[in-house]
Amino acid sequence: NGFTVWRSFDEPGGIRDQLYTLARTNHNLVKLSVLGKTGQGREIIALKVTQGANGLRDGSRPAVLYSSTQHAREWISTEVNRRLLNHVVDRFKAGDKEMKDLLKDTELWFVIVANPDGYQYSFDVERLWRKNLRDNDGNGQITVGDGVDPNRNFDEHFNYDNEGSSSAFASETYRGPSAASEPETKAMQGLLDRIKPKFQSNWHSAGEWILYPQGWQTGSPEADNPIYVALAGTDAKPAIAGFDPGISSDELYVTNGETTDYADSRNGTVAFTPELSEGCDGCGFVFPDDEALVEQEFQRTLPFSLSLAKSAVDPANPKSSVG
Ligand code: 0X9
Ligand code: ZN
Repeated sequence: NGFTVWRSFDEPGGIRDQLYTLARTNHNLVKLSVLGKTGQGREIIALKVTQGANGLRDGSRPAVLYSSTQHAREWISTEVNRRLLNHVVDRFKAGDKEMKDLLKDTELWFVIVANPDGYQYSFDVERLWRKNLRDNDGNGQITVGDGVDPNRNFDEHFNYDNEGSSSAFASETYRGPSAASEPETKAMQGLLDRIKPKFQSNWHSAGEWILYPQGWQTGSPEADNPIYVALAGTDAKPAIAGFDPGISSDELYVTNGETTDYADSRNGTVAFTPELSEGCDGCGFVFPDDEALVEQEFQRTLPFSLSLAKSAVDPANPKSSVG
């Protein structure tokens, strides 16, 4: 496809193929489920990684969900999460003791491309596409005014106070006609409700934050939840080097209908939105196609990612990666 690092969803050897191959070649460690289909018929795929994956009921062990690519153009989120998945599987297969113990007691879930239509469109048509591909005006083609923001469509304070999302089709934060109207939202909500993860990391970009609920309300009660602070760290000692941890509505801006608000409020999931780096000054959503930079971004998130996995069996006593 002309890129060193980036792979689309549909292309041969692309993300969809990779997920199927990983599940097929790691039977009973990696189980693939199709959570739903998008407007254009693409599969929304989740992988469960745990010892004996195929024989066990989903959610029978404490679960952690790593999700990415709700926003089509945030390719670094896809890649960091994909590398985390491969890291976990490779270390297990290499006989790493810590990983074997972890995957005996814990289920690690991965939704690498939460918005596959939008992601594919960002390769094929418009690099800076953000939303899904709902045909808002129903004219049979995708144009600039189409798409719903998947991170404004969740059934939690949906459209609250008309602040933090938009009713306008063309807005980048168009919330959709109703809560969970979108197949991408139904898929993610369904998974969250089914496995009730102890933790979620919903990777986005770009801006070097570790955000947490509530997004709809500034100064929200979660400020005092010591588990969030223990795992995200503080400005002086963040869990991801160079990132600012904090409540999403204070740190960045107010949203409603957001994924992590849903996860936290519905199921008590301790749910983070890490906003990954731009990769260079002014790169914005276009992280450089540079293997070394991408690997560096992955490596610096790894201790935080693993701290969530290690904390799942006893969330009240989080195994922080921060000293
Ligand atoms: O707006 C979003 O959905 C996220 N930022 S992005 O640039 N990746 O689109 C941030 C959501 C975090 N929540 C709040 N800021 N309330
Ligand atoms: Zn985003």
